[in-house]
Amino acid sequence: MTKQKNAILVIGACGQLGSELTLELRKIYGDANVVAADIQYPKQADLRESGPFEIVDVLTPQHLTELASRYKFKQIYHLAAILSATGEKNPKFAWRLNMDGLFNVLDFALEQKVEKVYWPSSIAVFGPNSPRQNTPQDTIMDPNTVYGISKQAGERWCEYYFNKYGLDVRSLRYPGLIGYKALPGGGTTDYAVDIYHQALALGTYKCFLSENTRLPMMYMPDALKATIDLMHAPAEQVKVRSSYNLAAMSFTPQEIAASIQRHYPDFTITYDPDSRQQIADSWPQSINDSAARQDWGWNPQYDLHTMTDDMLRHLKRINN
Ligand code: AKB
Repeated sequence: MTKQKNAILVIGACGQLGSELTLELRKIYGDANVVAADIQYPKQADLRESGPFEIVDVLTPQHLTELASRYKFKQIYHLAAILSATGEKNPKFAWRLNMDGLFNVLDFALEQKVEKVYWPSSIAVFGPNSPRQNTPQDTIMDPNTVYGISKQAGERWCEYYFNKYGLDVRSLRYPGLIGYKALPGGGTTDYAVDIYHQALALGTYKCFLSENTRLPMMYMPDALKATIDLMHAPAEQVKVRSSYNLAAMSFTPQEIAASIQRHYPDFTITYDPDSRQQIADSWPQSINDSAARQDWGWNPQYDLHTMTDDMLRHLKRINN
């Protein structure tokens, strides 16, 4: 059988980031060259119809080896993970999926001589004793969620595979990601997506974080641009081989509600903090991303109001 050469694999392609990143990569590399993979078939028609899809469970290495009989991959984006809030419900499984999944992909990439691997980290690598304002690239890290611990350990392993085996792994510490195309699943920052949907559907939102909980956030177009820019940067410019701090904006539930009220003055918000409050309270409020800016020219485009304007415009269009 002849293998399809120069293919790109996106694992976790049906998720919030994966479903948008896959489409962006297809625009750049051609639809047929970007293989979307997940444990379930995509619900999103554009993802399903625009290019190849494969069922892959990262905990089953044979799924990856089977793909290697049909494709020669030059890049892998490994996005499959259990996020912060869901991770706390089943910590052992979250650890297994996040860590064993990463090892299976890193080993597969080495074996198949894949040129570059992308793996997302998160602001969850920081913890209660990390500086909360302008959190530096290198600082105290004492994450206290299983998700944060797995991301911190994953960063160490990515750097290890780079130093020890020369695998070109690249990574970003995403803040909360906000987009209109897909819903996030099981994170602490999910409220900042949900609030837009509920504002349009109900005119009111009950927030699971308290009104003054400030967290770093980013609009999806910026997250896609950062990911693609990092992967396109010449290897010598990628000086951080654990994971880069990345920032765009920080806001509280009260501030995002006020941003929505510029469009819908009658929109109301109430607060009913749950267990996710404790997670949010252990995370930074703002991030210093000067290393990403210096090394490969990171520069975000969206702030809270420009994001709100764009989110509401798109969601209104989709709902009509
Ligand atoms: C989460 O809330 O768990 C994620 C993250 C910040 O990594 N969105």
